[in-house]
Amino acid sequence: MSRQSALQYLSLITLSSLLAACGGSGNGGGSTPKPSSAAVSSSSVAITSSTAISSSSSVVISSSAPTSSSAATVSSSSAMTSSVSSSAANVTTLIKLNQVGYKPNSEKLAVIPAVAATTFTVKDAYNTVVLTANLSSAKTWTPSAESVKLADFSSITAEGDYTLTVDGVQNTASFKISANAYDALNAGAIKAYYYNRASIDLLEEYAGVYKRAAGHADTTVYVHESAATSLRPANTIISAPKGWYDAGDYNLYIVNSGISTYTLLAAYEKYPTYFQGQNLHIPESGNAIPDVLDEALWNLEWMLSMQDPNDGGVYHKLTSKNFSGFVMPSADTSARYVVGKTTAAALDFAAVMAAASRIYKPYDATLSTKMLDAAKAAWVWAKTNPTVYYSQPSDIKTGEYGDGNVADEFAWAAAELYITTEEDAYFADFNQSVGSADVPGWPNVKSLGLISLAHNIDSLSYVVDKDLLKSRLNTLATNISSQKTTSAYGVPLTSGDFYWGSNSGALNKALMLTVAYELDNTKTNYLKTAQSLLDYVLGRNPTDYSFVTGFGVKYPQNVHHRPSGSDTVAGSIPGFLAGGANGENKTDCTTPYPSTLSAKSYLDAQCSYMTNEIAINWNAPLVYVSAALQNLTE
Ligand SMILES: [Ca+2]
Ligand SMILES: [Ca+2]
Ligand SMILES: [Ca+2]
Repeated sequence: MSRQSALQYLSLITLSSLLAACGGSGNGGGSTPKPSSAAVSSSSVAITSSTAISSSSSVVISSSAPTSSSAATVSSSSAMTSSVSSSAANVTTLIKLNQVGYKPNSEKLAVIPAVAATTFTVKDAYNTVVLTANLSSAKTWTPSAESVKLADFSSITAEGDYTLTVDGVQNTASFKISANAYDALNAGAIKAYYYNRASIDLLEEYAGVYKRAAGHADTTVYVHESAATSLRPANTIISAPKGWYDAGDYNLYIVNSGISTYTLLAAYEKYPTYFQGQNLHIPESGNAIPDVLDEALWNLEWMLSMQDPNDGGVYHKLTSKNFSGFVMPSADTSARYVVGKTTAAALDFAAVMAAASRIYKPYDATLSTKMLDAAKAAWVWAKTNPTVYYSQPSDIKTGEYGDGNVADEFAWAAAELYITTEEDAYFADFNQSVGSADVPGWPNVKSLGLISLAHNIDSLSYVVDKDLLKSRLNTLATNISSQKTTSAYGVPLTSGDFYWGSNSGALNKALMLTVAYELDNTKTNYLKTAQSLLDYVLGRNPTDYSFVTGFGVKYPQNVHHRPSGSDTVAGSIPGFLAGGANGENKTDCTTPYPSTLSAKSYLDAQCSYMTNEIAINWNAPLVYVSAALQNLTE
């Protein structure tokens, strides 16, 4: 569930009902309301209500148990940073770099604490010095209040394992250069969706130690009174199996499924050859369909079942009435409901189904037609019902994904329908006055239409102003890239970027940069900036963590994710992106956060849904960006 929905949820109910709803464990969910354009007003409202409800939520979360392991993590982190030389108290001694690896010709930067040394040294696996070069001058990065220098070792292009050292810094940083630097990361990030599948046994053959029984068959789902019609009155039973669990909880939400599924499809549409050669070791591996499309289809089939065939409307979510405790999927046997129909759900559904229709067409023409018919029916419903916003029924306590501005959803759906049908009439509904490109998030999807138009630019009709499309993307990419130039960490992130789900915000910036670069590959600064954002998520950040479970040297062990917390395997299920550092006031854990500085305010503890949850919409740009950088950099 999302930040906004969590806050609305918290503000609506009493402490006692919340405790009952959560079974004493933390809950929350992930998503990325963007502090930009349409999302600004709702986002700031949410922050205000966050302050207002902080006391009650702090009481709730203090009853959450699993903080011991996180305390251990924090203390070991302190131990690492205590190996200080003579640097100032607020300067850590660790070298920060991408812990997963670099392509041979990528830009390669490390962040060094501002010690007196003016040079750094890189040695290869045979302990031979391959580079000694100057560090940059020291600069302070405001989000972490650190004074740091940058080491640029881009000139090293030979594949291999290396170490980087600086006099006065006691640790030695290791890094790898490899032509397939992001292949395993990309496959792992997609495989995470398999681990989050509802309604299927995860067999050892595919899931290894993460095998588990199926949960949530969802063949008996009740129509909630909020979604009742004359043809499907309250408590009508429908079947809506499959889909991905949204985040750390076991509920499924059409709005967040929209951007998540789309982002995987967009990655495939841009880099089909790459994905056609990928084997994810899922049950559908070896069939005729690329595995990423098989994985996306698991969720698309669920989405199709969320459309009311009588009117084309789409249910907003499939959910239990309350969040479950931290139990395995098969242990949550609560009744399931489809709740509400909304304009946002219909339009996100229409957009994704229209995109899917063209992408699956070469593999299954019948499915493609079914998807396009479904998209058109949802579009007609939304045009007839243009202002139906989500309103949480009093007996439903799960995430809301409410969105009171659907101009961007109309624009996105219109763009996808136009591209797939090649009918110019749809493009008239792509509101040119939507204006500048921005960084997408679940409530702000207009730029998803721009991405698809960019991906299909060679086949667009005269109605599309291609120069305007390019200039919108260029303006956004130039603005983001300029922030890298002035950043001490060399990343386009400022204090305002450290909100709930900050890591996905960083990766959605990188996604937009690669889209702009694809339209103009002379803009190498776009590619370098995207690389720096991926580096940030993979370790070039003040927390010392690579934020993807199972990838890097130090990664989250205690994500807020019910299967990871309830299984018998130590640590987290691999391939998931943790939400990341969050400068907002957090009251979810009794264990203190290591810092109140926004870029350092991260806790690897299960209680920390505000920094350590996982979510399908957060993993999606990791899939896209890792594929893009694997393909765009030699
Ligand atoms: Ca396959
Ligand atoms: Ca919206
Ligand atoms: Ca575990």
